[in-house]
Order: sequence, then structure tokens, then C-alpha cells
Amino acid sequence: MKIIVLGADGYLGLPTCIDLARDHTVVAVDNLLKRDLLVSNDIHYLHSDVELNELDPVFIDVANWESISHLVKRIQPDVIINYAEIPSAPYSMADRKQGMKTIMNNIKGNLNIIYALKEFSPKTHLIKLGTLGEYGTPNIDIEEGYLDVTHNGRTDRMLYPKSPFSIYHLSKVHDSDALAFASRVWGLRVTDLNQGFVWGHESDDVRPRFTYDDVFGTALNRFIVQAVAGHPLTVYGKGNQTRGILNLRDTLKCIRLAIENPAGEGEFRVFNQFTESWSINQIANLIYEVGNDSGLDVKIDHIQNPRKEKEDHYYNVKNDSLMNMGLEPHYLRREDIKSMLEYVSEFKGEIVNDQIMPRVKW
Ligand code: USQ
Repeated sequence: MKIIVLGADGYLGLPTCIDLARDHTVVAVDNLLKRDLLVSNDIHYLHSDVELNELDPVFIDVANWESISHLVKRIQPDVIINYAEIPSAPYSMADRKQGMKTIMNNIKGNLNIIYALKEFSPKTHLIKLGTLGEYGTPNIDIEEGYLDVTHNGRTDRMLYPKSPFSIYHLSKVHDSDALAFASRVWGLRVTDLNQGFVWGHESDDVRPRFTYDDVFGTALNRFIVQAVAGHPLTVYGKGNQTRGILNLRDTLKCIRLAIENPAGEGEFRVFNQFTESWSINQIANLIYEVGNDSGLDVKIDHIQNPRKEKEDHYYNVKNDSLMNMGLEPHYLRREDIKSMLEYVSEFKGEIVNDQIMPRVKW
């Protein structure tokens, strides 16, 4: 198949391109925005061991209509995978400028892709990376994109209500609505992957860029670096916040499953893409145990929560679709923590402690 991967320079985009290139023709696309944000904000990260340039990338901005429409027209892809979005809740909540930048970049890119497919390649299967954070933490089970509602004796299947807690997550809610619209009205084939937070430092092929700062690093990866640096693990608030998580390798498997089982014409599918639910306390405790058993001096700190979010909440999210397609999860185990601690220890001297504590509050 001909597959365009948008956002090919990212933690997920790069491993995806390399994985799919084994048996598909992959066009790797990026505008290096994330890299620029890291550099311009002086954020240190562990470098990827494969550089994007090795994939012969196309450097265009998805938010630029001429560029993306021309690319779609020229390639006529079987599949487009869209990772090309600013991915951080804290970045989006820092101030109006960054919030607007997140909204404009993400929504504009998503809409440009939709219009480009409508006009130039309507049979293409669009696979979009959304997030479990779109749903928020409702007090009922989280279904996969839809909810059967009975009201005054009548029943309908409706898009699941969304209640995000950051501008970033809100941008993805807008994306999902636009994608549902595009399949409903224009007949596009769409899979929206509502993904949990991804952990891990490697796929079978690559050790991608690994961020651990307060803005772009995610909880588990950050805790690993903190354990190695001798910094207390920064659990926000009570730490009972529960999230769906998955290993980096499982993200790649999910993408393959979505490609191999494409959405039909006019179908808007939503898969909840995660393999298991963990609370932040459970994650911190596992790293505490494994780290201390490995000779590190790991401590846990419950610091004031910089975010507006529920710290005690119900959390039961369905993920039957991908499991029924044959996903065999790589569950989080002690050995994984040990291997991540060993990897990060190689870079211990480089770790920048100043970027560990949260600086953005909302
Ligand atoms: N947290 C801590 N300590 C930290 C960092 C985070 O306790 O040092 C807590 C946060 O308060 C939150 C949870 O860990 O309750 C997850 O935070 P996160 O920064 O790891 O992830 P989040 O902001 O939710 O966003 C990440 C990715 C995003 C993706 C999302 C999936 O950055 O791109 O969409 O995970 S989900 O979490 O399901 O929304």
C-alpha cells in the first residue's frame, strides 16, 4: 500500500514509518515544528538513534492547504496516518498564544486533510490519532466513540459526549467531530484512534526521541528519568488519577490492525487504543520498587497538582475493537521498568533537573 505518515519526526511517527516501510511504500512527512519547539524552549531530551533524514522525508506543513492538497493529489495514498499535531496539555494551557497555536495547528491540519481527501482521494482510509483524554473522566463506562441513548422512550446511537480538561484535548474533540462529519456527509473512510498515554523507549527498530520535561514528557517516561536522576517522582496531587496506557510497540501493532481492517465508505470508527488502566500512584510505586531493588535511591513526592483534573474518579474504558482484531498486549512489567531504567542511566549525566518540576499551572 501507499501510506502517508504525517508527523513522521515524532516519538510515535518515526517508529511507525520504519515499521510500515518493511512491507509498504511510506511517505514520511513533517514540518519539524515539535523539534523547533523543543530547541526554542531549550528543552533537553534523549536523542533518537535513527534520524528522520534517513527516511527521505517530505518537509511540509499540514496546516498549509497548497502543500497538503498537492501531496495528496500526487500520491493518491491508500492510507493517511495523521500524528501531525501539537501533543501537549501543559503547552496548550500555558497562555492564550500557545492555546491558540495548538487549536489552530491541530484543527487546521485535520480539516485540510479532510478537504484534500474529499477533493482528490476520497477512497483513502484516514487514520487519525486522537486521545482518551477527549472523554475526560465521566462517572459511567467509556464506550468506543458512541453511546446508545434512550430518551423519552426513543433510542439512538450518538457520539459519546466529550469533556476534556485541556485546550490540547479540546482540539482533538474538534478533530473528532470534523472527522465524524466528513464521513457522515462526504462518505470518507475514517478511523479515530483514541489513544492512552504511551510508555517505552524503543520499538523493534528504533529508540525514538525521549522527552522527560514538564511540558512534553508523559508521566511514566518522566518518572523513569526522575528515578535515575535521584529526583523524587513528581506525583501530581493524590495520584489516584487513572489512565489508559500502552507500550510503544503496541501503538505500532494497533496502527497495523487499523490498516489491515480498513473503515468502510462513510464509516467513522472509533477505537479506544490502550491495553491496561493504571493509576499514577500504581505506576510510581512500581518504579519505586524496581528502582530501589536495582540500587537506585527512589523517592515519591505528592506535589500540588498543577492541573485541573479529577484526582478520584470512576474509570472503566472499553477497548474491545482492537483486542477482537487480535491485539496481543505488551503489559507493563517489572522487566520493562528495569530495562527503561538501564537505558536512561546511560544518559544520567545529561539529565537537566530544572525541567522536571511542573511550570505550567491551570
Ligand atoms: N502526572 C503526574 N506527574 C507528572 C506528570 C503527569 O502525576 O510528572 C499525571 C497528570 O496529572 C495526569 C497523568 O499523569 O493525571 C497523565 O499526564 P501526562 O502528562 O502523562 O499525559 P496527558 O497530559 O494526559 O497527555 C498524554 C500525551 C497526549 C495524549 C494523552 C493520552 O501527551 O498526547 O493524548 O497522554 S490521555 O492521557 O489518555 O489523555
